[in-house]
Amino acid sequence: MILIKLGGSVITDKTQYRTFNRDVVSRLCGEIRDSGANTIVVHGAGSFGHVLAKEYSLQNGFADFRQVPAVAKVQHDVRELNLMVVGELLGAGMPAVSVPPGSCFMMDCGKLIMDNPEVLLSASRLGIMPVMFGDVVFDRSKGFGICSGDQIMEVLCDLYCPKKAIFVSDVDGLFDKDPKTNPDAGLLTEVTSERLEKVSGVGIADDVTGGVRAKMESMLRMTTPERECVLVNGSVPGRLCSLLKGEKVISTTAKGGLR
Ligand code: IP8
Repeated sequence: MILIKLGGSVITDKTQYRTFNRDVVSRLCGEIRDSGANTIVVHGAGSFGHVLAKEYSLQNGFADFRQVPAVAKVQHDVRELNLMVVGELLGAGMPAVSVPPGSCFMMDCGKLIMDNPEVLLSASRLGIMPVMFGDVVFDRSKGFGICSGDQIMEVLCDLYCPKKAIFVSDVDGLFDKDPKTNPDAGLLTEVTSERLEKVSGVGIADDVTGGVRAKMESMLRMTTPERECVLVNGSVPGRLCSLLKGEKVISTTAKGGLR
């Protein structure tokens, strides 16, 4: 089985509140189907989650009651996004169901805790794809917290032991410098903990869940001697499909665990 996270940067326009990239998602769902791979899809929140979460500092947990309507609104918005993603998977012929993270998880001090794996396992045993997403989840110590799609990927790696985990983004992979400001930046085809330490320009957090460095660290944590984690550009047609078929594509592969 292969675990795929469709990042918020590909499935939404992150600069425009609540803007769904339907054409891209529809194409990516077609690529997943055409690859013939056994997959489970998780997705990020993009502009359906990060805009309000940032405005109301939801990532730090409960601070005052002015945040409460924003908690409810973000939960509402990311569910709408999730139903659109599930709709595209169904349209591509894959039986997919929406599973809000709060139905299986709690948080404690920002750490995701698997409360009830039965929902997920019951769906996947029947060949139904449970589709989870970045969301606001209740936290035992902080009231609530942001549960990112990357955290969900880590928990699902423990539950399903996939042979590969793929992160679909809108960039070709990790660069040795920030490619937006350095035209000579080079793509790293492989990343280890040691290599990540030396990379500059990846510490910029453009959203409430930490940006590229947090993503790479999360990817490294998911690797095992048997499992690679790959960051691939989903904006380029065909790349995800080729990767799922085991072909070599432009991407960054995380290896060797996080030290
Ligand atoms: O887009 C964040 O999930 P991500 C979830 O996977 C919210 O980082 C609600 C901002």
